[in-house]
Amino acid sequence: MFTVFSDSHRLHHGTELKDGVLKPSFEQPSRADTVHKRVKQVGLGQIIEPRAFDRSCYVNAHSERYVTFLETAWSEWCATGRTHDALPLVWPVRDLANEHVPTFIDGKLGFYAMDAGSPITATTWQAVKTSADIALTGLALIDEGHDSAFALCRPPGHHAAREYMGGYCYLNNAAIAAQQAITQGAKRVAVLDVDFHHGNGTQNIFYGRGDVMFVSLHGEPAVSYPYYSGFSHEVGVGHGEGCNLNYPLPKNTTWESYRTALLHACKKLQQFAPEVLVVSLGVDTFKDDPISHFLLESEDFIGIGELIADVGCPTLFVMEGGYMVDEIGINAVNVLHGYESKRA
Ligand code: OKP
Ligand code: ZN
Repeated sequence: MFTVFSDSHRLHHGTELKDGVLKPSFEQPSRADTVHKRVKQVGLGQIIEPRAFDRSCYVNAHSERYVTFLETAWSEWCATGRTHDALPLVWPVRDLANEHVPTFIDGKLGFYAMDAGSPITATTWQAVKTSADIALTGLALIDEGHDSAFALCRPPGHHAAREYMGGYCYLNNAAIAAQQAITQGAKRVAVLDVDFHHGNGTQNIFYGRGDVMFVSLHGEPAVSYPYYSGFSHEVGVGHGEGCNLNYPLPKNTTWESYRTALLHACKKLQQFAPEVLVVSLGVDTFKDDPISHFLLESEDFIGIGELIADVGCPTLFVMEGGYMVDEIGINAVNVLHGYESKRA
């Protein structure tokens, strides 16, 4: 399997407010570097640089004004004399005005963000754009006839919705790739999200769409970020009704029950018969993950890959979360090996 990777991810590193204290983000550069090292170590396959894509490829999944915000936020923030990471501190909740975009950067930050987990630095946009290009390059490989590809994206993307960032995510890499497949003529595409956290952004982007199925397994919203989405009654609307499938799972979920849910999810995907499957590959379901609470072992990730292979269609793996840096490479590559063992 080819891997798409770029050093540019290191241009993004920031802080997050955790337990009331501003700390370096859990979403740090060593994550992608560790996965990259593992891919090389086991000889997964060729590693290539991303190609450059047109801005319109991002605007298909996001709104024009949101992409413009991401491109310009840092310079607007700097123009006010500030030098540290740009982070929102106020949000337009419920009764507050939601129709008009504020003109001042502090208002814009809250308008285009779901939380304070996605800092913007001087070089964030460059890393974010490259991360989306990595996913698009992975999709291009599949178009060119590869059965699968690994888009080693960082920063991750699945919390980023049509018009907001959050949860370390800015552009939704998986959604951008799925949309690109549709734009290029695919009739049906599916996104399977196995990250510990609900892929609220991907759900948001495709909620009204019958041509893109979204299936997610995640920690139940009662006790897991992002708390406001991921319920099983969220099934899609309009043309998309029945095309959104959530599997919220309780704290301390182990492989046995995770496997049962994934098996069910993969059967649904198989029935949908997508031309391309995009997997939002988070490995924060691992037992030692510092911000999640499932109990999967490293070998269980091989099983995830094997079950995904049974869906039976070309598959683009897009890296999402995973914060136990020591094992992130082993766990991510285990999924890819599991997949390949069943498809070769
Ligand atoms: C990203 B991914 C607010 C952030 C709270 C966010 C977790 C995001 C996980 N400071 N934590 O799904 O792995
Ligand atoms: Zn996650």
